[in-house]
Amino acid sequence: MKASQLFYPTLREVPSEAEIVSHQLLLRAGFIRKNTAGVYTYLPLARRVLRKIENIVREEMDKAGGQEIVMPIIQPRELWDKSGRWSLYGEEMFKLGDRHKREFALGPTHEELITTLVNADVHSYKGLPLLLYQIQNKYRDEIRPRFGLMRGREFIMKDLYSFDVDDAGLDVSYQKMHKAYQQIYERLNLKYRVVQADSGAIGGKESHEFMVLAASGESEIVYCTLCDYAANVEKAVCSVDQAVRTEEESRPLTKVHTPGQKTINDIVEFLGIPKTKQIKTLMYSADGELIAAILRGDRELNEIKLKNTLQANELFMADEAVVKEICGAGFGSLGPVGMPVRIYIDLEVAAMNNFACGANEDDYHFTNVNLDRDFTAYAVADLRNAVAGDKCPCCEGNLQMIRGIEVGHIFKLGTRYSQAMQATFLDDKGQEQFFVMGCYGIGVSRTMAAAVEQNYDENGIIWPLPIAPFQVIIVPVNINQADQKAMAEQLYQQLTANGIEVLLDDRDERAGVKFKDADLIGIPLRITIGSKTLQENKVEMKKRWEKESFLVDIDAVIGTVHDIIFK
Ligand code: 9G3
Repeated sequence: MKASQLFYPTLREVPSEAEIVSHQLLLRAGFIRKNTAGVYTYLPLARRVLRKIENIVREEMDKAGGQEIVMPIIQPRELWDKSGRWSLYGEEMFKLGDRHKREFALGPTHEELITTLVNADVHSYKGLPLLLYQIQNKYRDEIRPRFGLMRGREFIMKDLYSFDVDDAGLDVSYQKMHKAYQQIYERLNLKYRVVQADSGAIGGKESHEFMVLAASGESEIVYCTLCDYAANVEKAVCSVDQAVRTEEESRPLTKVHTPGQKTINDIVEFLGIPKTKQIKTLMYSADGELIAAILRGDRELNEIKLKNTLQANELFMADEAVVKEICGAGFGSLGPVGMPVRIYIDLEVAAMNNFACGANEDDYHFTNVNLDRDFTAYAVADLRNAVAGDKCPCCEGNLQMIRGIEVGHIFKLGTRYSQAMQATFLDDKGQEQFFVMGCYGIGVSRTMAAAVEQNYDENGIIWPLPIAPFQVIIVPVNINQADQKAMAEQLYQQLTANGIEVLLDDRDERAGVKFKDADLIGIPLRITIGSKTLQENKVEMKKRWEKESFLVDIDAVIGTVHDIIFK
């Protein structure tokens, strides 16, 4: 491709609406343009990257036994009523109607549609296992579309669904996908980590996320430095460090006047009690019932763990006025002693004694509070977020934290959808059984953005070779010099003939402008042709991820490029 012919409108300025690096660079380098909030056009350079990602995904899905199909984007409401998800997802679905006033949604995912499809055409265990996938645009009306391609309202997803006769079959399909996903991220040349994930929301059992590691990542990952335990912080199991268990004698419960002191920090200052000897009381409404969740003073509540513990469908922070009415005090003065609602305490709190908390009376706290003597817990559970330094739940190691971008997610669904959609087959004994399902997603457009988040410098993108829009860029310093132009053309032809994807910057621009653009769009290998080196039969080569360039004999160019690209 000649740069003079390529549509890649680069921008000098950093677009003001772009909050993260991948969004800024993909806009600036002429890969994407916004059409409306969370909806983007992919320009030629982006299309090339996406196609490469898709092809790697496609090859690995096929290798694992997947068969590609294309399902409609338009889905009728009735299917979603059957699964109960039309009302569950509500506003997050893009809805539309036809001339007969029938209702539809633009597909946010395809469990309902594919379950219906397979149920209609697979009647016997002989047709199983079946793994079907597609690569297609998905639509979700996010409240706050943000971060460019990271959280778009229209995005490209690969979604595969597995249908098996039983749980053992599902285990096999799940393992195949797990392995295929690892191969995909290896081949994409991205640093990634597989982590245990929460699957509660879609009613599954086991679930793993594939995280591309990047400092800007939205997801927090904990991992063990000794064993291979890794989990999304939402899911990470917290054990109680036995070292914190207090051996003190119980002291008498004491009520203290604490005028105006509301926060944990206020009490650290006012009473000199460290956060680790205080507890915090958080009030939630769980399916309409007011409950209290209690954590050590320095800990963060994990709402997903609380929701799972309560087995609640709807969980939100309680209204302060309601709390005041029922408990007798506002948020800053609550505590479990005399609390008239169910109390759920974190595991760690169960190991503490003589701690301080609010007295359910504004401007008063209790000190030397003890579980069982002073209050009763309805349940003890793991409710807090893991933090760096926690003990690993699997071994003697300690947990560390890193950030990542969720680019893949695999779930064991079981019969959640086949039961709802009444999707069955006849087993080898002629018995009717529900399909046992799994679903497996890859955010293709998000993977492109994640690749940028992980691979850039102050000058622009640094594409990993397997997904670069072009592998090589040839930059003649001055296209008006006949010898440079001829050599550029010659190398362009030779490299192209060798199956290498080359962009020739044949524009009549200053060398500085061309170097800047080459860096910005992130082509992995640059070949510069200048008159001085040309007299010695050499060109200059530079790897985008290294500082220094090096000279290569004209005759050795093909071989050198080959070695770098196909090493
Ligand atoms: C919806 C809307 C948003 C959604 C969903 C449904 C997330 C929904 C979870 C999944 C699970 C898997 C297939 C590929 C792998 C992931 N957001 N999820 O189901 F209606 Cl509006 O999509 N789907």
